[in-house]
Amino acid sequence: MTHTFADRIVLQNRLFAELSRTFGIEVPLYDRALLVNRATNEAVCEAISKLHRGFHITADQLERTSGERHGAIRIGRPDEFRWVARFFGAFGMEPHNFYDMTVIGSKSQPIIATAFRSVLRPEHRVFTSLLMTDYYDPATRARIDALLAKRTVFSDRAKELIERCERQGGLFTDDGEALVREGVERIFKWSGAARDIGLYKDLCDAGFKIAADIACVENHHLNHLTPNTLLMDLYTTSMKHCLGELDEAAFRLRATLALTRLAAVADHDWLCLHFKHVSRAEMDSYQPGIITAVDIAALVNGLATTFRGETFQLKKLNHAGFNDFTEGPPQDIPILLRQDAYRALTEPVTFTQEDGSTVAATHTARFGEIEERFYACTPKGREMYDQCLAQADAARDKDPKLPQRDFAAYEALYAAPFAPFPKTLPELIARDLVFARFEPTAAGIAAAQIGAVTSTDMMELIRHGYVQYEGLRYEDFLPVSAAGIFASNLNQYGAKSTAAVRPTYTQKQLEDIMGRPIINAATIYAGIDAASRVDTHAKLGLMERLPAGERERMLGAVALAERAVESLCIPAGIHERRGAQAGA
Ligand code: OOG
Ligand code: NI
Repeated sequence: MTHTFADRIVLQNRLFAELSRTFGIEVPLYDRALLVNRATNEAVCEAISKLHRGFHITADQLERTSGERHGAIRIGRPDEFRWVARFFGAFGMEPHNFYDMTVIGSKSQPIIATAFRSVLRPEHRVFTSLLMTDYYDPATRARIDALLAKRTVFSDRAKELIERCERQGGLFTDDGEALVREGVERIFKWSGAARDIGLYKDLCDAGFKIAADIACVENHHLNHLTPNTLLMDLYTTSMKHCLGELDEAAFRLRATLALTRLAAVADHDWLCLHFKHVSRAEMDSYQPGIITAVDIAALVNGLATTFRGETFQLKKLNHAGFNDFTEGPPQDIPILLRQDAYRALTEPVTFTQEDGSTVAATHTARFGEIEERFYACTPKGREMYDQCLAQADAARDKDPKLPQRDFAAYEALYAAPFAPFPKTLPELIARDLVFARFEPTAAGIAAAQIGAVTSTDMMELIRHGYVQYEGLRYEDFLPVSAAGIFASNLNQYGAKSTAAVRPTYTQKQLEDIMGRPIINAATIYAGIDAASRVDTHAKLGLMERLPAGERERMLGAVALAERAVESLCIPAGIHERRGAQAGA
């Protein structure tokens, strides 16, 4: 018998593969949406193989690329939240960022949240919310708390496995599998079981739908499990077509537009961003090619034909339509993330009442999100994004029906406030709007050896071919997008507090509930960026030439990130290169 514990990332992949498989059995629309995603991703890969000759992706690699998932769960009690945090710890997932959903204006929800993911190798993530019952008036609060107090979601077995993992410093494969099963078959399972229909109705009528979902429905059911798309606009157009919202002619127009736009931006940087499991050497081996209008027409034709098949008649399944617009930046600005979704389904649930009697009813919660991830913003980039977004949101709110009436006009309206944003990675880096990872090239090292490298300016070093770079991918969430998702999912635009004094919440509060610190994701991005700059400058013999202020700033950023990672006992440091992820 060997005494090595199962790799936490391997266990994590097992957990999410199983969650996805089960979700697919329970929700046929989810399963079919995955097939739509695969069809569109395959079309994208074909387009890419024309643009980059030599590019080839196996079915397995594509499955892995789009096999990434993020889930969302909503928890009722602090002690449950603590168990959830400990559960994810066993899968190498740590809390990242504090999302206070009570302070986002009219979209506010009685929720504070964090997202669990691994620090340096994020494959999957779970946005995890906690219902703050003190947001409500004392009578409502007492009823919710009383019902919540009666449930047990974590079995003794699950708790025992988690404790064992913490005690031993890991789990052997059998125990890891057992914990996966606890997660899939119990903790996050959609049981269709609910309690107290009276409270459920009262909460819904009072506009507290989120509390009804959390308190009355058993288990911490996954309310969505989001795959990754390679081209958001192609996917959403395809889904709308398969759901019967866009006819084939409209589908063809929009699909052609999406692929034409892709052809204009899918350079080497785009490849690195979208295929994190492909190594740099492989990327560098591709030769430039072209894709013609005829090629694009053939791809669109192929998709249109595929979607005529019976499998893709999504309109025949239980569904509530697709969202009108995508959350996040406009399609031509590669920052943060873009998300969209089919709307929450109305599904049967059975309420068990206090006296043991049962009542058949329905509940609308589970929806079908999709996302595409881009570059992580620096604080400066994020501030700029938030400002542009506020303007774009305001413009959209003035004419909410525009997306349905005239999609092209809507796209232009929404994109206008973002006009000042650069659209390519080198420009985004040059203006200090996104984080990146830098590395000296062989030419750079050779030049440094003969003393030919003198400038310390990163952009100039890049221009000379002495340094290569890669943008860091954004691995977290956006509160405003999340609020939009809550709103469209609950069919309710925010909820006002009914407490006498509206409570305020802090990160510390959630950390105390979990008994572990929340990692500030920006610290890690900044640390990776700074560590690679230090490393690059050192290898090019430039450290001494750097202005002292800049050197200190970078070393400070590295130290901060190292401190954040240190306490977690994770194997890899922030100095790790892309290669470690590629093919791993
Ligand atoms: C969570 C919504 C947040 C996202 O992608 O921003 C989220 C929820 O509906 O519980 O998942
Ligand atoms: Ni989500």
